[in-house]
Amino acid sequence: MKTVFSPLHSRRAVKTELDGGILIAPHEKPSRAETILARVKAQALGEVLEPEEFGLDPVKRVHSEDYVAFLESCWADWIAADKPGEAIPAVWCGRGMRARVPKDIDGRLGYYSFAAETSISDGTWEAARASANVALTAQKLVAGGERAAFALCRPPGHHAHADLFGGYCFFNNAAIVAQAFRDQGAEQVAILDVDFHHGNGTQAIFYDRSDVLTISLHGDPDLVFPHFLGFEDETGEGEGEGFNLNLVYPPGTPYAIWSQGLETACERIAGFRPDALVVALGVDTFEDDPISFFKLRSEDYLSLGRRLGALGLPTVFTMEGGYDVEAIGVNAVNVMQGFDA
Ligand code: SP5
Ligand code: ZN
Repeated sequence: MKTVFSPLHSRRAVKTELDGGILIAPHEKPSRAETILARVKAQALGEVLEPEEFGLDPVKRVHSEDYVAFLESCWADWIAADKPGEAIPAVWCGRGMRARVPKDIDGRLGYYSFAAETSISDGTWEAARASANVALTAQKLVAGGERAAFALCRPPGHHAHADLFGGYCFFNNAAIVAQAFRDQGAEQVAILDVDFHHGNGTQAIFYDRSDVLTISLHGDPDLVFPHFLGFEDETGEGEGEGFNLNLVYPPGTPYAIWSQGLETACERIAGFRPDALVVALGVDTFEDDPISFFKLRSEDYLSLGRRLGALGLPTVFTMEGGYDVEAIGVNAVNVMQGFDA
């Protein structure tokens, strides 16, 4: 399988993550992508390509014009306002308040976000753009006849809504890929999100559509991020009713249980008969992940890959979460090797 990777991911190198009332060193850090790339090469998974430039049009098929403009100017606006630290939202449109776009950068940071752990600094825009180009290059490979491709995206994407950043995500790479398949003539696309966290952005983007089936397996949002979406009674709305599926699991869930949800998801996908599959691949389901509570082991990622490969669909993998950097390369590449086997 070919891998798409951009060295520009390293421009996303914030120093802060708000956690537990203090600013810690971020979990979502450059070594994550470098460790996965090293494993791709060590295992000779396949060719590694740099992304092509697709411009902002395919990004704006999923994200609003004003949100994209906000991200582009956010850091410059923050600096112009003479702020001493990194850009962190600290005020939101709470219930009963007015959802209008403020002029001030503090107001706009709140308007365009849903969480405060995701700081913005110099280079975030460039890295997020490169990450979308990585995803779109993988999509082009698969649309051009490759059975599958690995988009080694960083920053990740699945938490980003049409006009909200958060959860370390800015552009929803999986959604951008699915929409690109549709725009190129695919009738139906499925997105399967196996990251530990609910793919809230992906769900929201396609919630009222029946052409893109969205499925996410994740930790119970009553207990973990993103807290305000991802429950099992969210099944889609309007045209999209019946085309969103959430499978929620409690702390301590091992592969033997989690894989039952994977089976349910795969059967639903097979019945949907999509023209292409996008896998939002997080490996923060790993037993030693520092911010998660599932108990998958490294060998389980081979099984996951084999099950996905058995669907027999043209498949794009977009890299999402996974924060045990020591194991992230083995775990992510195990999925690809299981798929290819
Ligand atoms: C892409 C992805 O996996 N995003 C995850 C975003 C999670 N953000 C909230 C993190 C809260 C971490 N709390 C850590 C407590 C550790 N004891
Ligand atoms: Zn995650």
